[in-house]
Amino acid sequence: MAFTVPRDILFLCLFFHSTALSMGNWNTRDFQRREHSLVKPYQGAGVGVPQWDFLGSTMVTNSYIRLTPDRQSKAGAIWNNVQCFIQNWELHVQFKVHGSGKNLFGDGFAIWYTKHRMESGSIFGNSDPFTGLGIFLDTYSNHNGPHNHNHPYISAMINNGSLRYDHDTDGTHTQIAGCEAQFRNRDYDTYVAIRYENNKLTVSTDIENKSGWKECFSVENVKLPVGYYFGVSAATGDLADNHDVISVKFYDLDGPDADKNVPYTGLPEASTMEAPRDRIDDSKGSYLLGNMTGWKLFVIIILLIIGLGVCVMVGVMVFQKQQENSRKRFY
Ligand SMILES: *[C@@H]1O[C@H](CO)[C@@H](O)[C@H](O)[C@H]1NC(C)=O
Ligand SMILES: *[C@@H]1O[C@H](CO)[C@@H](O)[C@H](O)[C@H]1NC(C)=O
Ligand SMILES: [Ca+2]
Repeated sequence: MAFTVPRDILFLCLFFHSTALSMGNWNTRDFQRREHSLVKPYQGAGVGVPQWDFLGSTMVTNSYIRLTPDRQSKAGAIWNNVQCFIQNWELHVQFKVHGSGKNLFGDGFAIWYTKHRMESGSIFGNSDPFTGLGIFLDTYSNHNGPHNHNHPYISAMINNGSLRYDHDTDGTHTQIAGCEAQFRNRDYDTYVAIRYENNKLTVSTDIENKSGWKECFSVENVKLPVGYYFGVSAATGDLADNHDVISVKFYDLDGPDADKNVPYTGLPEASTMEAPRDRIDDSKGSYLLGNMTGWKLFVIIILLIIGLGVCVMVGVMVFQKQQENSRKRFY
């Protein structure tokens, strides 16, 4: 006999499923922009890596891009060669900082969104001064005497081209915010996320093998213009480490109304140097980033199970009804 579920119920079930699924999957791929991303396999058909240029000691292998080896006085960088015209974005960098040094290692690496690219210099291998945003993952404390934080340390600096980075204080006088982060010599994958949305800069880490983001800091009133370049650089000095980049993934957070936004084109600006830590709950937006916190996943799974249950029950009821009807017709 022909068994058909009424259309609207079928539709309801389908709708339910696609909604539940999209809550989980409606993230990454649709919003990822290839032109600003760097993922394996790095080498395209040709010789170089499409959209990325290398500087200094940088070396490409099949599974990582090594900005510096674990040797003294090296500096390397990778630079995206496509200007970014997306106002709101998020960048995920998978990295690995490791080396033989137990107590002595350095200096660290930096992630950039800057006006100029492919310039080498003294800030983790990039030029000083710079114009734009620098996120420093500093493994070595240059500070003589007590610091108010330990290393490794992650901090952010916004520069309109006039400020210099002061190594002797590990940049603390020019940072807008920072946090300690033990990301070195980990046996598992380590990630940092930089989110820039509605003039708010948020840096999060996934360095504890927990598959979830933990906020490092969040700062409001940060102005970054469109048209700059992304890059990652690293340097060693008297102390060394391997500084490896495994992937860079760029996500477009501009909504469907992006065309109505007037993109900012002025100089980089931050209203505070050291902003107070902003601890807002993450209800908004982080699901976009594959940052599926435990309870969200739990709710979605429960919803899916309930949805399936309802569909099965309705199906069985309809089936029984039809059986009854056909029996009635026979007798
Ligand atoms: C650049 O930044 C410095 C320090 O934040 C500030 O004093 C200066 O006025 C800024 N220059 C411009 C042109 O905005
Ligand atoms: C990291 O987490 C994975 C999955 O939970 C586990 O299999 C692995 O052993 C962990 N690695 C370390 C070094 O803790
Ligand atoms: Ca340092």
